Amino acid sequence: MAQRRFLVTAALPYSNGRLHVGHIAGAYLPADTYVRYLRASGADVRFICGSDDNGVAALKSARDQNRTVEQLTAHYNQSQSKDFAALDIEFDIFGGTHQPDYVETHERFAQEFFLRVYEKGLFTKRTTKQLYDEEAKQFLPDRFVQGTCPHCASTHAFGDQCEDCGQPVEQQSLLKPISVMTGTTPVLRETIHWYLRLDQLQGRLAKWLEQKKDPQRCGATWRPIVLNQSLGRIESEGLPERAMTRDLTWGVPVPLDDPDAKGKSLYVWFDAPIGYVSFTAALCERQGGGAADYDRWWKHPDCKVVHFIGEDNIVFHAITWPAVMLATHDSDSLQGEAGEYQLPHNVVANSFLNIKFPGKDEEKISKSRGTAVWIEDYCKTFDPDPLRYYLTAVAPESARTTFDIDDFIARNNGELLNAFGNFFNRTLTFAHKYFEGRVPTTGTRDAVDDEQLAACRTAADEAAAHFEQCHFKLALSTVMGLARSANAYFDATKPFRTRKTDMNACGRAINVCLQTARTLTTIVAPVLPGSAEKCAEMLRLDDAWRTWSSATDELATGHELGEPVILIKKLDATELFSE
Ligand code: B3M
Ligand code: ZN
Repeated sequence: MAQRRFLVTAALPYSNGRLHVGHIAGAYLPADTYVRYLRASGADVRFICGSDDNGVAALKSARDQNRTVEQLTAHYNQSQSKDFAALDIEFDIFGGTHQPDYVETHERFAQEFFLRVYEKGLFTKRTTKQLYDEEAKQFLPDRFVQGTCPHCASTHAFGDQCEDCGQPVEQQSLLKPISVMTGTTPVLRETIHWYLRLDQLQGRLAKWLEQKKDPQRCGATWRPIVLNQSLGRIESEGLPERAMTRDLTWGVPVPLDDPDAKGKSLYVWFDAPIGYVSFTAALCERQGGGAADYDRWWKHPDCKVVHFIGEDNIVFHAITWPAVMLATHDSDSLQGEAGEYQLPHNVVANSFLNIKFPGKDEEKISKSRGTAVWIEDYCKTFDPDPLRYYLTAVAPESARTTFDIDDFIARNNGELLNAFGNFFNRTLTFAHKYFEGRVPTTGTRDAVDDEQLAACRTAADEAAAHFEQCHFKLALSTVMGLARSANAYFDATKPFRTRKTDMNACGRAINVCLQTARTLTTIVAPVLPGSAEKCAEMLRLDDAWRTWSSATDELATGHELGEPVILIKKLDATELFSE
């Protein structure tokens, strides 16, 4: 069978701030877990990310912090890249849409996309009215204007979206608009922009999304929230044209030979997803394939593109971005013919994470209110795996969930340490103490032994099926189920007793425990890669343990084991989260 190929992306974080646990739970950890699983299953994968440097978000923060936007985005690009590495989130490339090493390639791709859509006649040039700050002498795109939400009356609404209800907002509909630049009330002025004809594309988009309702037909399990916010929206409201240019000089210049395009940039949500493509090209170049090799990943129907994102990015990944790709096609194939950009195989979105500090009420994560756990702070004290474990166990896969500090500590010390860490520890310690650090002989296995080994095979198969469908919570609970059954087996076969009465029975039990530990090592690795490495060392496995198909290979009798080490440490909340 031909090797499966996947291009996996994680949302490009805005390079205007640090990362917190909500970001990690939303897109990056599930994407990394998926990539690790896919690689173990034998697939050829490229994992792409980088910072989203353009647009108003970075400009606004740079202004607030008295830095140039170049300094600001370079700073956060690096700090985010460090945070990811500290959590064992390993991209093949972490670019940046305006970072010196990437900006040239990125602009070229973004401009090519724009021109292609332009030539296809899918932009309308329009004169509109936009809010203008007379004091700052500039238009106020997107987040440069704040006001009261026309949907929910919150005062945390901006010219693109409301922070509280999450609904998109047209800036003219904001109540009591205020310029973020000067605090003055803006006025309406005429300007010219290029609008993407989503109305022309919505028929094909709807047909494409319709297929995604049926996993049999499209080969992927799309989450209901993604379909609701994309197909549901097209069906209920239809798609209005959307401006893809802005009155800004920070960003990708509009590549038109038209005096009206002067001083304008592409809308950040037009160029950001193209970052996935331009970083892939940069990676191909780095790996010696040449930039043109990127079409092997983007324009071949046998490569599956999977986007991991947070809930607030759904519209842009399941409507706008596919629409832009469709707009570049010559064929009317829904997915794209060979040689055309392939629409995503899946768009995997998570909801948000709330936070609960000890003794306080659950609340939303907020940078301004300081209610967040920053990755930088977490990593100063703790290993990545306890966080990876917890964020997978409580992943907001279908609804908002909570990072509860007490629960985090309790689950680490209870579930992870008790079920998983202790099982390895007691098994390895026993083998060293009574079997000279080697795998004991099995003799003839009993029904309980066979059952335990069957449980290993079932767990490996079930976890694989869950990972395939991006059901990470279920995958982890399958793995933990095997760890718990292993402890139950240890308790039931009582090797600590049989070692005095029946050394054969004792060896048989420890053998089966070691085989179970062998399976656990492989199947826990996508979620807990650091711990899996330690397990592999303790069991002295050769590199084959990294492949999923090896998960139930048996360790030979007499195989020499490594020394037991502490897998999971007991944690204390006061080390980090006391205020
Ligand atoms: N930077 C939004 C965000 O971080 C945006 C994602 C871009 S993905 C192409 O939520
Ligand atoms: Zn609102």
